[in-house]
Amino acid sequence: MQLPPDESEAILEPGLTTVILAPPGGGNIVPVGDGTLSEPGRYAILCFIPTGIAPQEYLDAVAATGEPPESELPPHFVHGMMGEIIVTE
Ligand SMILES: [Cu+2]
Repeated sequence: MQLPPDESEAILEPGLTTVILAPPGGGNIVPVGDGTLSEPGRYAILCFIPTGIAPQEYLDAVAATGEPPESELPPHFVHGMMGEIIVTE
């Protein structure tokens, strides 16, 4: 996860399946994909919201531009906001 984006993307499987987020206090953030993990396998869940930025401010910027804003701040996942899901048949 410490690799630059072009290097980390090169080692990841192509075709991100889904991203579903829920901000603190409830509600949903528009997911990418339909939320279904239809293929067996190991999935990583990582929060890329930069540490120290108000989550809603970040999400509003994503909603407005369709892209995450540039940030030099470390993402939440470096503080443990990450997990793994194993999908079996
Ligand atoms: Cu987070």
